[in-house]
Amino acid sequence: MKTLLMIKPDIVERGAYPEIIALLLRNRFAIRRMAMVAFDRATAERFYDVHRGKDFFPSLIDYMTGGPVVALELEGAAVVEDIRAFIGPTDPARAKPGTLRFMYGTSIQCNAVHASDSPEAAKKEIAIAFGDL
Ligand code: 3AN
Repeated sequence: MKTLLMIKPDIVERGAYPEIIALLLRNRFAIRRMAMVAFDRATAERFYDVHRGKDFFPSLIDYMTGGPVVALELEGAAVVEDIRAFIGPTDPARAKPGTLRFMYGTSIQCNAVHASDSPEAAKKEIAIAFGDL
């Protein structure tokens, strides 16, 4: 099973992404591919298609195109669930110590990382992030 973890632009901008990569490795997540990618608006909108029309959508797209992200393809038996547990809930204020969003998130929008919420979403998101045909 594969999934996509994405480190968001503000974390990349402030140079904290190597720490997150180190934490992933220390927690034995297997990284198969990794790339720094600058999303254009059309690509970001396709990535967040399920949120199109929501009030936070324009601001989400501004944020996600504000600088490059680091995309990581992870592989493991239950990696979709395991990485979701490791990042914590969408709102960092509700995240538990030890989770990436607790450590690095600053708001519900700037919540440090994204991880696919299902194997189907992972397939789509990996293809978009790595520009697979
Ligand atoms: P998750 O990333 O935990 O799966 P989603 O898919 O519901 O959460 O949300 C995708 C992204 O949209 C979040 N990571 C966050 O940046 C933004 N977002 C979600 N809900 C809100 C909200 N209520 N206000 C502002 N931004 C939001």
